[in-house]
Amino acid sequence: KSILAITIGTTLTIGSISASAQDVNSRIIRFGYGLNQDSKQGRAVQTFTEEVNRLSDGKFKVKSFANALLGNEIQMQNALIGGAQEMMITSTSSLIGIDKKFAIWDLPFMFKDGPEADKVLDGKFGQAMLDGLEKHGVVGLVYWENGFRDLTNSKRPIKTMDDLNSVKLRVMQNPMYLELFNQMGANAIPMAFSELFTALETGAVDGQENPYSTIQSSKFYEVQKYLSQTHHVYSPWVMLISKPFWDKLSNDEKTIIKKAAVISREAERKDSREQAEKSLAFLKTKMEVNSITPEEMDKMKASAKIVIDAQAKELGQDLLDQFFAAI
Ligand code: EAX
Repeated sequence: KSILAITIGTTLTIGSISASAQDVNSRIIRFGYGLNQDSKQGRAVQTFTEEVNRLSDGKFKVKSFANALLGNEIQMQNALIGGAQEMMITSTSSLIGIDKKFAIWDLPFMFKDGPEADKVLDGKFGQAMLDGLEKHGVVGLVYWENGFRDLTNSKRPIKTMDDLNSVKLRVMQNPMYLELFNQMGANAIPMAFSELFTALETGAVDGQENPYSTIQSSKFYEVQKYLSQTHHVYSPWVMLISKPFWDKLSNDEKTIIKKAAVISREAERKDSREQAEKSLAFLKTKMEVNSITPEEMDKMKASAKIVIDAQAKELGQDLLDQFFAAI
């Protein structure tokens, strides 16, 4: 009799422990990102963490993982789809494996400034793009800003398109970038961001392209001598949540996540725009910085035009027309 009581007691205890553990686990958000904690990405993840905590009265707990600790962008995207990780920030460029339409954001020389990009990203067009992700297993919440991309390398100052000749340039894992820089004469090499610092340090690649603040926070100036202000693409980031996780949340919980996401977006963009100036000033003390003459810019834009036309075939002229109409 007593053995039976113990057995039943144990079973009940185990049962209730695992039930409550599951309950708690379902409110833990593992949030992965690629840059370090001291970057604008890290700061905005912190803002999101605090806001979710505040709005949910501590019910949601965000555990954040910087420096691609949970994997590079493509690995994390797949973890979200499979339900092994709840949230992440990714560049839109590496999302093309999930939804090729996301290549639209990489078209070169499209936006004149951040606010113009915001209008398209936060408007109907950008929202429809986010909505399109859901059928692929991830929910797109908001866009953050990485910003206008500029070129760094360790070989020579890039002042003309000819200077790019045979420079081994790391690009994001996206064919548009590969074509764009090969078209301009470089030797483009696709690689995950998490491998980039080492590749620059060891000379596996000569250069890379990213916004000033990302060049600063990732310390690329330690292994790169020249910075050329090409401003060739405006890069957004996108905040994603796992669809299997999202589907388990109540409507109130979804509202909390959405609110915190919007607050983090506003904070991140403000930070990004203030930081761009500061980072450029900082980089000028560490690197040789040059601008590109209007004539050379025109040559780069002519190369870009070839790539844009190729993308029109790939993505459909319809989508491009909608995009252009939204700008
Ligand atoms: O989201 O991979 C890259 O170069 C991106 O611009 C970014 O810094 C990581």
